[in-house]
Formats: sequence, C-alpha cells, structure tokens
Amino acid sequence: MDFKMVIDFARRELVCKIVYYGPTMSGKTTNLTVLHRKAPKETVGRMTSLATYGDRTLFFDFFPMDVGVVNGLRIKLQLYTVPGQPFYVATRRLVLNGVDGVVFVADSDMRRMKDNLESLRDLQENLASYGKSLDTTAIVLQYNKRDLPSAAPVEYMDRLLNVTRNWCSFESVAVAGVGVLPTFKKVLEEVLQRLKWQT
Ligand SMILES: Nc1nc2c(ncn2[C@@H]2O[C@H](COP(=O)(O)OP(=O)(O)OP(=O)(O)O)[C@@H](O)[C@H]2O)c(=O)[nH]1
Ligand SMILES: [Mg+2]
Repeated sequence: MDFKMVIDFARRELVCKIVYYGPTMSGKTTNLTVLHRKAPKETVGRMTSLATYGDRTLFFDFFPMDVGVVNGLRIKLQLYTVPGQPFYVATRRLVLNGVDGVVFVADSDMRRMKDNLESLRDLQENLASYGKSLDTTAIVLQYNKRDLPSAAPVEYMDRLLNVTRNWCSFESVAVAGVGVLPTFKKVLEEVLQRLKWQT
C-alpha cells in the first residue's frame, strides 16, 4: 500500500500529515483558521501562514495538533494548506510530500466547476509523482461556500467530482465556521482507519 506514516517507536508517537487542497479562493486557509480557533488551545501550536498576498496563499499555511493517545500511540497531526493558484504547482507538490490525508475543498460557485475539476486533476498528478493515487489516499470532499446564491446543487457537484470514488462529502460555509469540524473529524478518522490496516 502506498501509505507512509512516520512512527517514532521510541517515543510511541505517530505523526500524520493532512493537506487541504483545492482551487484558489475555495476556502482552504479559512478552514485551517477556523480549525485552529476552535481546537482546544493546549492541543495546537502556532499557525504559520507563509507568504500571502491579500487572501491568496503563496506558499502554505501550517499548524501542528496533538490529538492525544490512541491505542497507546500519541497521535500528532501536521495540518497544511496549499496555494490554489495554478502557477504554484511546484509548491503544491512539495507540500504533498508524505501526505496521509487530503481534504479537497471545492468552491460551490457554479462558475468555478472547471477550476474544481482542474484542481482535482492536479492533485491526481501530484500524488502520482510520489507513487500515490486518489484511490489509495484518505480523501474527504468539502463543498464550500454553500451560502452563495450561485452555488451549484450538491448532486451536480457529486456527479462532477465524486461519481467514481464515492468519497465522504460535506457541505460547508467555512467563513461562518459551518462544516469545518465534521470535515476534519472525518479525514482524521479515515487516516486512522488506514493505520489499522497497516498494523
Ligand atoms: N461566501 C463565502 N466565502 C467564503 C467561504 N469560505 C471562505 N470564503 C472567502 O473566500 C475567500 C478565499 O478564502 P481562502 O480561505 O483564503 O481561500 P484559499 O482556498 O486559501 O485560497 P488560495 O490561498 O488562493 O488557494 C476569502 O475572502 C474567504 O473569506 C464561504 O463558505 N462562503
Ligand atoms: Mg490560502
């Protein structure tokens, strides 16, 4: 299985990497900001946003989280976003190195469907560069910006982005904090479930 998590047996510690992926302005940084704000203070480290221009991420956002001890192993997460603008493909690939779980944040705006598809294809290509695939990586879909009047119907987005894979999907209004935690909990669950297969 093309699945690699870093286990430090001496410290009984497991570090998993979760990356928020998707087209530019879909709400990846917003998800991370909300998660950081809502998580118990003692479980998270400082959030770093490396290079931004207005709303746009130019490198990545990051923070670490300690989710506690599961089956005798301390689980630590590294949470990242990628820059969604097409130009930053090399940075996205770099951030995906060693990824265990992906939250694909799609923009529900009807006019962004092509961008969603392109970003999914880009994710597929970047995973392939590490010998991984969409089928063997833990992936959760998030349909963000459900508050927009121009939001496409969920069934339509499912047909476009999720017809073959049947990933778990969540509707969200990240800017209002809606749907952020359920999405996160699911991707964490999927990552930990794959850990069980490993051991
Ligand atoms: N209407 C609406 N706006 C949102 C929602 N979530 C995020 N936004 C707004 O969309 C804009 C872009 O959000 P970001 O989180 O910066 O987007 P991003 O995916 O990190 O963008 P890049 O860094 O360029 O890849 C911001 O102005 C957010 O406030 C939402 O659910 N509804
Ligand atoms: Mg961003």
